[in-house]
Parts: sequence; C-alpha cells; structure tokens
Amino acid sequence: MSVKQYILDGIKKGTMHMALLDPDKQTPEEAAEIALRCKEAGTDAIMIGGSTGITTENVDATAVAIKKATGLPTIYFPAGPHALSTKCDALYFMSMINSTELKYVIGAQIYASPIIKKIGIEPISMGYIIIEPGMKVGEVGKAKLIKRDDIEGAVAAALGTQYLGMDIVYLEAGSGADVPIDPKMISAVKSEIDIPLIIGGGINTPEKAKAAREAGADIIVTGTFVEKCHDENILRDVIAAAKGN
Ligand code: 1GP
Repeated sequence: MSVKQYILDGIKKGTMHMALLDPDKQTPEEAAEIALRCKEAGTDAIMIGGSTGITTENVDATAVAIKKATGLPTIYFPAGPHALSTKCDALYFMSMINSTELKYVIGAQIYASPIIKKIGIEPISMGYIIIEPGMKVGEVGKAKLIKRDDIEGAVAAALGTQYLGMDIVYLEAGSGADVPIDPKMISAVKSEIDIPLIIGGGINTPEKAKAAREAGADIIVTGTFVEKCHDENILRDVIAAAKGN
C-alpha cells in the first residue's frame, strides 16, 4: 500500500499522530529509540527532517534504523532538493505556498523531480503554509507569514492548495512555536477544504493536542516534544490526546 493510501485510510478512522525526528539532533540509534517509544504510545508514522545539517547519509541512516525498530511508515520532510533520501518510504513533495521566493514555491520541486523519479520514492504533494510565529522555517523559507488571527488568509491559502491539485494541506506555526495554530483557524480551514489537513508547530501538551484534534486536524505533528520527552506517561498522554484515544 502507498503511504498516501495509508494516510487516507488512517484519517477515516480518526486523527493520526506523526512524530517528527531531526537526523541532525540525534544519532540514528537514538532516533530509533524515540520512534519506538512513540510507536508504543500510538504514533502512526515517523517524519524525518530538519532545517540544517541534513545529508542523504544522516537521513538514510535514521530512516533505516527507525524502520528496523518500528516498521512504521517513514516520510521524508525535506528542507530543500538536496539530500534526497532513498530509504524513506515516501517524501512530502512540498511547496511553501506563502514563500516570497520562487525556488521554495516551485523551483526546488522542478529540480528534484527527475531525481525523485529515478530513485523511485513515493512523492506526496503538499501545500505548506506558514502561520505566525513561523520560527526558523518561516525565516529560511522567506515566508510572508499569515497572521495568527488571519483566518481568511489561511483559508484562501489552503483552498488554493487544494485547487492546485495537491494532496494535503499543512498549517505550520514553526518548530518550537510558543503558541500552536489557533483552533479557530484550524476549524475554519477544515470546514472549507476536502483534502487532509496537517497541523504542526508548538504542540507539546495533551491540551494543545486535544484542541487541534477537536478543531478538525486530520494529522497532528509533534517534533520538539517527542525529541525532548523522557516520560513515557506524558508521551502517551499527548499522543492519545492527538488521536482522541
Ligand atoms: C515542525 O510542525 C513541526 O515542522 C513540529 O513542530 O517541533 O514545535 O513540534 P514542533
């Protein structure tokens, strides 16, 4: 089964949780240990990516270790067209919808497409929409940030993503954001689009995860939290709240 189909089947049953692990922040063995803890707590898939220090070698080694430890689908979450992985099951073929730089909207994608075809990794197209505070990814991607309370702006960007024919919308507050996406924005976007909605950035408590799920997130991503959490009960609580278990 394709990873896209796994996602489509999964979200029919309820909100999914994905853990995001940065290959530059821990060894492949440590990443595999975290991924296994997440799997035991209910995670549905592992995303692999980061803004800096990413190489084909560290992505591939991390993907192989995670796959061996968990058997969960691994999805590469690339920061650019360099360091494309041959070992992840799929990659988000993403366009930063509100970047002011052409290369992040379509240039890198054109460059990477023949390589993706050659290595045979499954591309899952995704419109990546950066909301305030945006954090590092907003800066690096030169995003024209959508304001936290600009619900119309977020809905327009998400609908535009759908009308461009993409598979998924991702509303991103930025890794380590002090506030996640406002649930009011999530529910407004969810009610206007027909494609799956991913929410990420700053989700680190059961309350925040529950709020995102109840507002309509199809997939909730946590990165910083799963990398830092050493308490299995808290890990379980956040993932359960994301999934509604
Ligand atoms: C970043 O949305 C993800 O791309 C995850 O953010 O690290 O804040 O969980 P956090």
